[in-house]
Amino acid sequence: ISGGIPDYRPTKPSLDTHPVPRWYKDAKFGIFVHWGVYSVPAGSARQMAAEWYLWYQSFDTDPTWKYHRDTYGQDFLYDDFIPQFRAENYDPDAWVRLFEQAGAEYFALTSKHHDGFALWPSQVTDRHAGRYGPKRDLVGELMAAARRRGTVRPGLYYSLGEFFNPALGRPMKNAYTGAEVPMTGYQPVADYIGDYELKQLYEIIDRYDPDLLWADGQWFRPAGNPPWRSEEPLAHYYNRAKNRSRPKGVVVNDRFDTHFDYATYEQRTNPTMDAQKWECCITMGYSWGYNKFEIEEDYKTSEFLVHLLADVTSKNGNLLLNIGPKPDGTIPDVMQRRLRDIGAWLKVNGPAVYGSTPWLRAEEEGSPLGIRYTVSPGKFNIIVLGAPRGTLSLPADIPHSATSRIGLLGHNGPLKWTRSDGKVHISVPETLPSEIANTFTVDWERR
Ligand code: FUL
Repeated sequence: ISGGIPDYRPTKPSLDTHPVPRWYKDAKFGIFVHWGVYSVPAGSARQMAAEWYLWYQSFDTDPTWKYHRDTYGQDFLYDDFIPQFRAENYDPDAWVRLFEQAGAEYFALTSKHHDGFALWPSQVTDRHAGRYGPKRDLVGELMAAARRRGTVRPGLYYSLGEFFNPALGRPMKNAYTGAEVPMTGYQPVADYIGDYELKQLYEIIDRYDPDLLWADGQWFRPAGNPPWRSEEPLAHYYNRAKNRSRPKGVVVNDRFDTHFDYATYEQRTNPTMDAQKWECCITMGYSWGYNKFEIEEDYKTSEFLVHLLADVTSKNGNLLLNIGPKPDGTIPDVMQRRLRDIGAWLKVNGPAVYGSTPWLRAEEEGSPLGIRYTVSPGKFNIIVLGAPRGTLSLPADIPHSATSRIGLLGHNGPLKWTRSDGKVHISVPETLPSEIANTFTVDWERR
């Protein structure tokens, strides 16, 4: 018990009383990191989710099956990629600095993806990066770097289920001969959920104290479909955060198969403003894990991503934008450039994004350029998705009074404006702060 608030109990109704922390509502922008053994083969074709390599390779109906045989030979197993996952150029401080430059407020790193290879030295299995591959605590180093700098909140992704694991009832097999093959680091357990999955979750919570937990892979259930029992680690997670000497807000997504703080929109966005907090997670290219076959044209432009961030923000969402580092720990240039572009835009337009709340309407129809609205302390924000020229006309129901001062972020001094024909007409300066998106502000305090 802290501050008179009783502990959370491991039941959905009790967990459902957990409030979404303020920092998460305010953050708007986070970085997703998919990194693991799958970063070594790095895909089999352009339009392919590289982190699913092991799965695709297992079915002779999938092109990856043939690709793997032709490229590596039929006796080369997925786990034979592990020694090439070395993280030799991994610089966690540089990662965090890059996230800062992007203007991100949090990140989520894949502590373990569906291939079951943990990036921290787990006690419950030897299948981890402390023992094999990099022989380092990749998770711990990034969490420590984030805490040292204190600028970006650290979060962890964790896949509840796995593609293959004898304890799940799906042993690893050679995709071409069908022979059962050893799973690197596997130590037999009786109960996948109780003896392995839950224990790993407790480990990452207690060892790394993440500010965010992003569950996934809940559909890879053990035989017999037992419940995941996520209520137990979630109550523990919430109580731990609440009962610290300095309590902090933590947050979880909706793939624990029980209570959640926010809804996940994967590779799509929520078209409507929603009172329920939500998060759009999206790849820059097609793949989450590094895919070496992707070319620049496969990547969303910085302009698209800035517009998406404005759109998501106007509708009460957050954007979790993915990067896929290479096996040596370097972050491909094509991704770094986009992150820095977004950061440059946020440096000027951040006041309309961070800490903002939606207005009554998220967007304006019928304007030549897209328009998104947000509200921040003392300001009504009009984010124009592009570079308007001449006069910007908006419906006169937008918040303003006859004496309102209207400005433009990144531009000095007030703008001229008039009201006529049921519209507010704003004179747009000749030189605009951005070609991508511009934020006009009306001095206004929400009552
Ligand atoms: C999905 C996973 O299967 C993908 O590999 C990726 O991790 C994405 C964020 O969630 O459901």
